[in-house]
Amino acid sequence: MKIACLFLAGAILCCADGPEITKVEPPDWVAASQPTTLRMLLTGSNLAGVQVKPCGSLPAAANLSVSANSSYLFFDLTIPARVRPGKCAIEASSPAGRTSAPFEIVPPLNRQQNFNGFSSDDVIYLIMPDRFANGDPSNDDPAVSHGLFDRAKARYYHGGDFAGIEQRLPYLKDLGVTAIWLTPIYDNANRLNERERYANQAITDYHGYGAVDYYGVEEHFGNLESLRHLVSEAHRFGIKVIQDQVANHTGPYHPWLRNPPAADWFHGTESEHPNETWQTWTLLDPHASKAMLRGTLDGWFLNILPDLNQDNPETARYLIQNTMWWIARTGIDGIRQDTVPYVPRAFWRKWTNAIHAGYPQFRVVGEVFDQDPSFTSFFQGGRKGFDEVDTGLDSVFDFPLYYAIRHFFARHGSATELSKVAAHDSLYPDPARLVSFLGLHDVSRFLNEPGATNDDLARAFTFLFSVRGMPMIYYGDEIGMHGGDDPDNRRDFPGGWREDTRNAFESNGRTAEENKLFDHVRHLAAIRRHSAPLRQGTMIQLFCNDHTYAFARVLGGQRVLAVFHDGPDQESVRIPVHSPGFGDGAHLTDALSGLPSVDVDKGFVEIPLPARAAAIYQIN
Ligand SMILES: [Ca+2]
Ligand SMILES: [Ca+2]
Ligand SMILES: [Ca+2]
Repeated sequence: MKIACLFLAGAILCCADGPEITKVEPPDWVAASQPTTLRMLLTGSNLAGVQVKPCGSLPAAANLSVSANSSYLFFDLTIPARVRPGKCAIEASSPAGRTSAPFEIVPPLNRQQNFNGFSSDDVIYLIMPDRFANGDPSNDDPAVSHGLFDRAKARYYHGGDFAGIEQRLPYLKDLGVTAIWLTPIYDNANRLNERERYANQAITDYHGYGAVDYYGVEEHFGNLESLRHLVSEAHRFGIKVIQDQVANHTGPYHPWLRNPPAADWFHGTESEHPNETWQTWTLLDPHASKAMLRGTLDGWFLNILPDLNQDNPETARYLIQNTMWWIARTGIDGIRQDTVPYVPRAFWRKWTNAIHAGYPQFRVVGEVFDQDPSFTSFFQGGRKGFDEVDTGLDSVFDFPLYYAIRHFFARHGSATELSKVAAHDSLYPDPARLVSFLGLHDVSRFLNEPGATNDDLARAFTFLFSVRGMPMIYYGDEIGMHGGDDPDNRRDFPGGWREDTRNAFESNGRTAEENKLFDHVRHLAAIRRHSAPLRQGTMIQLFCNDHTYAFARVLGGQRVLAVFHDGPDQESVRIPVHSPGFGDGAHLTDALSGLPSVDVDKGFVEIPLPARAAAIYQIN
């Protein structure tokens, strides 16, 4: 409008003071059967004193609130029930001028095909979009963010994208995957990140955890339309989609850092803020003072990631509305929420209440990166904590079990660690909803544990697919990819790029060792798919010593026996199987065909376990 104003009036007075709008958040909203009141945020300049006229027939704007420097304007916009989809404009006017910005009411997505959550019936697969498959070389080095692409550099963009994931849906389906978790796809900085360094070099935000626009899609991966297309294609393959969201902090280059929508939008400013203290135990300490908690709740990660203030109602509302927008606009089925402990629990309650009210089947898993189940369990919803807050989080990742899996299967430590973790399930409102895993993008790969072999990894997978919870595979672990600490654990999947010398997405591009592991994981997924007890059954611990561990999964009249042995020698083990209901004379066969069949005799099975063995016994 500034330019038009210039032509019409030619007066500096007019143009310097007229309102400008550079951003509308949310940029659109879905039509719904219920009226919805949005809290709109306009970004621009000279917004003080403006009148806002929403689109066409929409009701008048209410509760206007402008930031001290006139560059942000909040207002309520009510979308009536069953409003007709279409484009329109939001007009802002003041005596100094007027301007407008586009807004749109869009049609809703189909409820049956979308928003379906995830459960222990699913097999989750974690993908870093930049590192999985490059389906569209035209977005490898976009003009807007030129120079961040270099496959030779571990912390630069490598070219993976939504189109690549979409092309590999048949591979995932064949493996037995039913849900994919994508690391964040928010728009990240279009420039080198000079505030973090690796090997003394500036790096990029290829990982997605540095949002600069909560309503934007990273251009290296695609755009909103290609994301929507990926979700819809995944659903066609019977694969759900879990989005990674980050409500604790923005990236170091978010424009809010230098110009926040409110003075207390963040906990402090770029030059004056608390550094993260990592004293997470204080969060479940009834004796901790508020001042002591603040270092953990308000601190800036790495001293550079701007920590959002969810106690500001405008900030909280912005974040919740943003989550609802992503769900409604893309059709995703679940959310993985980053760094859950570092945000006030009362915010999670509001956030999960909004999600579950709008989408009852939708599921959320929170990252609570801690070895102690008394800490991780504190954040799963379903009951109030000592602070009277029920977070409402459906699930948390089972980091305690991850550590025990590595301890036993990779480092050949004691099996009692596995049994102890399962024993602490009494702390969780619902242990069946834990997401279990043996690796992910923040820890070194299983095979990088000293001495760990492909056979060790195979046994760990057998455990993962038979234990309670929701199994998750980190991309590439199914073919035994190697990689040390971040970023080495995020290598490109071989064959995801046209120029790759081999294609491990196809069996003839995999080595014999890789095929053996891949076939094993695919077999496990099939066994689990056809076994209700493995997916949903009660877990009954039966036997444990340093070398050997056995448990049953029981559902209705069906039962399965899982046995793990890590001794270097053959050992015959007598396992009591009466309590899970294996009757005398029952003939048990290993679904993996590795161990001999056994019969139940006087309430026991005696299994001659070879060195380093795993079995899933079913009644035959
Ligand atoms: Ca690409
Ligand atoms: Ca970007
Ligand atoms: Ca925080």
